[in-house]
Parts: sequence; C-alpha cells; structure tokens
Amino acid sequence: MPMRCKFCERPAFIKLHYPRMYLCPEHFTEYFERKVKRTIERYKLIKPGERILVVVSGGKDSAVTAHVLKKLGYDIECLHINLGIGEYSEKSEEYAKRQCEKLDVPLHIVRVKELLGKGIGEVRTRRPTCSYCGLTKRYIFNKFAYDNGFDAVATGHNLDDEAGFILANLLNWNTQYLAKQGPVIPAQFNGKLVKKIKPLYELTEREVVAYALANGIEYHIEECPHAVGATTIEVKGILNEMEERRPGTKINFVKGYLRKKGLFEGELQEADLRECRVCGMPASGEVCSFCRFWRREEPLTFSPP
Ligand code: Q46
Ligand code: ZN
Ligand code: ZN
Repeated sequence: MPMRCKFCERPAFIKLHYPRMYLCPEHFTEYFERKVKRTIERYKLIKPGERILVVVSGGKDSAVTAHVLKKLGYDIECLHINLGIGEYSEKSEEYAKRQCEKLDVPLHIVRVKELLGKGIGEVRTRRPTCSYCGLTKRYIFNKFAYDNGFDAVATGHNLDDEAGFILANLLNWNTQYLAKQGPVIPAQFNGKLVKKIKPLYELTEREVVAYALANGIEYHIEECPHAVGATTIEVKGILNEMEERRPGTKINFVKGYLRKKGLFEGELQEADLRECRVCGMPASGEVCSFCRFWRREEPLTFSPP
C-alpha cells in the first residue's frame, strides 16, 4: 500500500528523513518554501525593498533559488556567467535562458570569453582551473551587482554544499575561511563588496532536486568537466553516508558551526583592503587579484544590460 502524505490523503511523493514525514508534491512545495522564508527571516538575508541579483548557472540550485524568491515576491533579476567551457557552457546558458523566460525574470548574460579574451580552462597558468574560475566568477557577479545597484547577490548553495565546505576546511584547519562563512556575508568596503546571501542554506540537495521535480523546473544535469575529482565531492559523499545512518547530521553540523563560528574569529587577519589601482574595487595589494590574474590595464565594464 502506497504511503500517504502527512497532511492530505494523496500518495506520498517524498519521504523526508529529518524531520521524518511523507509528503505529496503540493505539501512538499509548501514545506520547502516555508523553510526558505524562515531562513531569510531568521538570518535577516533580505530587507524590504532590496533588489536581489540571483546568479543562475543553469543548474538546479540556482534555478530553484530564483524560482522560490520570485514566488515569495522578492524583487529579483538574474545573471548568468558563461564560462567559455565548450559545449558545457553553451548548454548551461541555454538552460539559464529557458529558466528565466519561464519565470518571467530579466536575465543578464556575461560571457567570459568575449569579455576577457579566453574561456575558463584556456589560460596558461600554474593556478588550478577551479581556483581562477572561482576568482573570476566572484569578481564578475560582485562587480556586476555593484555597478548596477543591486543590494545583494543570491547564490544557490544548499545545506550539502555548506556542510561539505565546512568539513573540508576543518580538515585543512583553514581557520580564515571558517571565520567568515554563513547564510549571509554582509556588504563591506562601502558596499563595493556587495552582500552575499544563500536562501537554500538549510535545504538538502535531495530536497532541492525534489522541489525542481515537483515544480517542473528543468536544469542542466551535467557536471562541469573540471569538477572531476574535486575533494568537495568526496567530502559530500562521506557526509551523505553519515546522514543515512544518523538523519540530521548535516543540519546539526552546520547549525553547530554557526554557533561556534566566533571561535575562529580571533584568527581572522583582516586584510588591509584598499582600492585596486586598475579597477577601484577592493584589493589586498596595489592591484586586485582579478586584475592581476587577467592582466587588466583597464577596469572591466559590462555592456549596458
Ligand atoms: S569552479 Fe571548477 Fe566549478 Fe569553475 S571550473 Fe567548473 S568545476 S565551474 S563550480
Ligand atoms: Zn499532501
Ligand atoms: Zn582590480
């Protein structure tokens, strides 16, 4: 006999392990959206009237973030950064376009190859690809948000990502990193570092996949070709095994981290930030790491959206 939803007579669509309950698609959707709303309120992610830029990759997490924020009535626009990683990036852009059209949300597209001359993976450097990819993405979405007057940048990081990042950084005792993560990273440097928010902070990857399925959200399933072998994937696997055995492991781990984060703050060496000589954005030396890596001599500007 099929299991029934906890709140109605319909057949269950998902079994949640923590809290334990069976839910139909409608009640699961309600549960999920309520949880996002609670995250936004509890951690004060968004103030009334703020304009939010959602970074959409074409994947499930950012698509679900945009979908829920729009449904909850927030003022959002989306930004897709085409990384120039061959067919993978072309497909990602297609998905991002379709997702935003369906949602009826404005989408801005920035193409790394057009803007910087080379795509991610095409630069000759000793630096690992994911490291300069991360640097490039963070710089672009922050500068785009700053130049266009957005109050916050929302990303699709979910509970599995956060638990994985925290554990991976604990394994390396990367206390600098551990001192400043969380569901919201406030604006700094006179707003030049725009506020970063993570509305899916308390939702597992499995719940995000289920929400996309229940709400007909299509997304790019393929992983980036450079992601293979990333330690974060291994760490996430270990956390999943523990979650199987002890439901609630991930959320309790992340909430415990937020309570104890202060322990790491003493280790924080606040870099003496100043304005980059090239672009004017925050830099720890004379030139910011983005302008240094891409050998910029002019500030990066975006064609009008
Ligand atoms: S960092 Fe690395 Fe990702 Fe950039 S190169 Fe691909 S895997 S996309 S999240
Ligand atoms: Zn139901
Ligand atoms: Zn710079």
